[in-house]
Amino acid sequence: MAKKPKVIVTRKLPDPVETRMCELFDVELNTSDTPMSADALADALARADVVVPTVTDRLDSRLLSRAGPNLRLISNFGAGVDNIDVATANARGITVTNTPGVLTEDTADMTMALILASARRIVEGAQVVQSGGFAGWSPTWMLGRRIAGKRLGILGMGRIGQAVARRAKAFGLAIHYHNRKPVPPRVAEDLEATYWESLDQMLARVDVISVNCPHTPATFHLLSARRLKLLQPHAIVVNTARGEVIDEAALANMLARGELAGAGLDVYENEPAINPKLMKLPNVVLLPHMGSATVESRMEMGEKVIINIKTFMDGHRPPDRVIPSML
Ligand code: 8YV
Repeated sequence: MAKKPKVIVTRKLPDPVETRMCELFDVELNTSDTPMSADALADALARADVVVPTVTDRLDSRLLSRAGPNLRLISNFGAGVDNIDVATANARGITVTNTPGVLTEDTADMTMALILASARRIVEGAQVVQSGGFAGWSPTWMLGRRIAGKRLGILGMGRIGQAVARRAKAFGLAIHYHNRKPVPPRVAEDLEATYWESLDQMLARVDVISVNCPHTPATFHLLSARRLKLLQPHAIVVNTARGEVIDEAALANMLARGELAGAGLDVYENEPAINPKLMKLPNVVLLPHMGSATVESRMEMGEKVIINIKTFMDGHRPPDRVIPSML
């Protein structure tokens, strides 16, 4: 029997995923789930045939320069690959794969949850009740804003953006989107979606903006201080993609000054750090990067990681190879 490939997994994965990996590969697990230091990561890159990182591991060009001769595959547990310098990896002959598709619906659900939570003050209301402050109903208390009939702007109309659009349409929101290119006519028709080539023009017209694009050099601070100012003061900003797409400090300042109505954020520019200004505001809902945090998503992400490793090691093209030109 051929020697099993050495696979180093950087974080604790669901038990069935780890068990199957142990059956197939020569695996080093991280049972304590402590995030690896840069040195520990470099050591993993130096010793492994395959490394399985997550969003919390930064594999930049400096770290990749310490990769050993055996490292041939980085099989990311996650769809976003902004934690990995894919071009440098490829230049060193290392293939990179990710786990797209299996977390689409759960992330879209979380986006809708944040839209509703922000517009309808759900977290604020729950906190009042849980702190014993509910003194009875009042006609003018805890008023939020209706979402039906409003305009939703989706920034990034890939799998997740379209899944958000399907949900939002059912809630009565009109779908507007900005993307590098328009979606196919059939998709646009089904969603009754309006394409804006100009992000600036779209921002000025929407009531809710949802970030659903990946973080790449081209999308870093796409919602810059200048662009955030184009939003109407009653607008809500929702982000379940990557914090780096929004200038977080500018967003926090505008929310604090009442220049925007609210925000629902699942991701942050310098995770796990969060701009302290944001944490003090009543008009924001802050979640700890849990868009894909369902048992089902995490199991299917693990299954994809295994299939990518197995296919690659069997000499075939892995199904989820990341090509830098796709980013
Ligand atoms: C994952 C995510 O939990 O897949 C992604 O891109 O942002 C998250 O849903 C995380 O990346 C796991 O590495």
